[in-house]
Amino acid sequence: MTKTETFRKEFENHVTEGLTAFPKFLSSKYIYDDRGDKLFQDIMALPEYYLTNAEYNIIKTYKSQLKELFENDKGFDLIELGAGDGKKTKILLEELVNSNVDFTYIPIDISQNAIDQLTDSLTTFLPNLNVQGEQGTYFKVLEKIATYNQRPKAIIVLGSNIGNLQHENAINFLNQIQQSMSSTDFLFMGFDQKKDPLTIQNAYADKTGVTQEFNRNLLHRLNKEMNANFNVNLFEHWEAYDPESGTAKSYLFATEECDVFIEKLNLKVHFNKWETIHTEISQKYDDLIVEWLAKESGLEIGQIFEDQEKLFKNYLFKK
Ligand code: AVJ
Repeated sequence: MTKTETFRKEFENHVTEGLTAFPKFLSSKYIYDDRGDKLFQDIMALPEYYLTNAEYNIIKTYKSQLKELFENDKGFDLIELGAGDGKKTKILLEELVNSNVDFTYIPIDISQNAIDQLTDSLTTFLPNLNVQGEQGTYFKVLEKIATYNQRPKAIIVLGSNIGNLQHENAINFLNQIQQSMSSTDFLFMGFDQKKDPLTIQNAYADKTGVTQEFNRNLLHRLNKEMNANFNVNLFEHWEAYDPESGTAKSYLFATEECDVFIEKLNLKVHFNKWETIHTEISQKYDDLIVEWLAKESGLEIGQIFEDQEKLFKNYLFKK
């Protein structure tokens, strides 16, 4: 089976499982086709979505300290998991290139399109940068990283992407990264922090409805790719942040009773009025939780970086 066929099969099995379950669910990882990528770019530009600016602020403030940490006589590989558009990474890359640090930037993303666009824009922005993009899923990519043993590496994961994983899966993910690291390697990762619950609630329920469109993109994809007949407008976005667990949960709920047929899966799905599909979690953290995640996955926290408004933190881990 080709990569695309494997992905397709997984996606189809997931939809069958999620829409026949009670309560219904679909995974946020399937939001990201080209349209989903664009909608996420729009989210990052929302005034309510403080995460991007906060992490940008951290990288800007600490770029020269990070350069000194990562710089190495043998040179190093800067490996970014889930690179996206690289807006924040560019600040660090610029600092490294301008200081003539010997390194290769290896952005990794599931979307080949994202890799190509990022590589193009970097070639213009920093002609002296060594870029070697790789397309792939986290799992495959981590296997591959384990074979990059020639040079020390700094692995970076920005945007609090880990927040889409429940703790058990986050530990699994961190543990896989840990296993691909040697004792001189670094992991630099963003974790959105617990804060005023209303700030978090608003970040995931913007007034202009961009997040609603982003969430609904799951249904658009089922219509487009599996010949489903969702009336997408009957489904509205709901966000619930629980300040006790630190989990923000996204849902779509049906505003009318309706039946949907997904031709590709030969599957009929019934929705009662107000019935939900749980689509995403965005976990929020504090130092205690991150210390626990680190310990469970064989990592140690070396340093903690925080933005001026105290909204977000990046942790530097060592093995
Ligand atoms: C890309 C997973 C970091 O959870 O904050 C933004 C995705 N979902 N608004 C997040 C998202 C709704 C985002 N991450």
